[in-house]
Amino acid sequence: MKINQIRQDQPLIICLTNDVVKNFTANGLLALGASPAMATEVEELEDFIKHAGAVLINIGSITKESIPSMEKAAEAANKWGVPVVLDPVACSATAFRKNFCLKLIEQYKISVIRGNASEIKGLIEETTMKGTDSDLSLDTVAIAKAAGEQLKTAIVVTGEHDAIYAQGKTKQLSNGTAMLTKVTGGGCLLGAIVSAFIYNEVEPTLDDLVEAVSYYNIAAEKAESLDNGTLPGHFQINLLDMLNSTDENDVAKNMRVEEVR
Ligand code: ATP
Ligand code: TZP
Ligand code: MG
Ligand code: MG
Repeated sequence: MKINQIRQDQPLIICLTNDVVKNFTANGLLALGASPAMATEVEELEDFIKHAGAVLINIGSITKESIPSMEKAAEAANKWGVPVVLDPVACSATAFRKNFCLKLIEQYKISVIRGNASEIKGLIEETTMKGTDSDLSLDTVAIAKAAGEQLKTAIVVTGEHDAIYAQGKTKQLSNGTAMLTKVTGGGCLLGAIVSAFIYNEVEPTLDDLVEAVSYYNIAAEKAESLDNGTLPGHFQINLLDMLNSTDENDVAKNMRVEEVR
């Protein structure tokens, strides 16, 4: 399984991510076995990215000033054959965010877009959202398929059930816990974990994306079942511990995945 390769190769994951989740994201990637670096300076991004396994662009704290870094990161990643994962945080909440995401997707090769249902829906049709929260009534499978076909990239839509579109197929996943919505960065860290699972793969496989989301959600289920795991503070720490100790047997035994049409 890919998790063993990650632990052996310790791929460098360059994260341009939001101010809220930087520390949690770095610790989550380290716990998994990858090597995180949070970099934003335009002058040095290419030097970092040419040795990277993947680049994460999470727009959670986007400003006019941070846009050149995100564009430079995408440009350098495309030049060096490094996959880019985009997390379009709250892109359906403001025109500024949506316009930036659509421009990035049009101008650069993005390997995976990971977001909640309201975020991914907003990239392909008119919709609104309040803050970073998703509309829980949306059909994640239909949104993943439509977005994948329209934007020509792999898509990971998360929620109570997750839907993944890649290589022309869609799968629905049913692991996870609502505790991930009680801590900030539950989705943002998944974007980083997905980046690690697709290192060196500009065209990621459906299998690797399914393993990434399953691994993360199964680690979260274990975190919830540990002491005080239904309290957000303990859950957050437990999740880091379980990202470190979940293995391929846990994934094989517990993953809940079905192909959908
Ligand atoms: P938001 O910004 O609304 O918090 P997000 O970007 O954080 O969204 P989520 O959709 O919350 O992303 O997904 C983060 C992780 O939590 C995913 O792994 C997803 O499978 C899991 N998850 C979210 N809600 C549930 C739920 N009700 N039950 C089980 N797992 C969930
Ligand atoms: N505000 C801007 S980004 C961010 C907040 C609270 C973190 C959102 O994290 P997630 O993983 O989407 O819940
Ligand atoms: Mg969440
Ligand atoms: Mg999010």
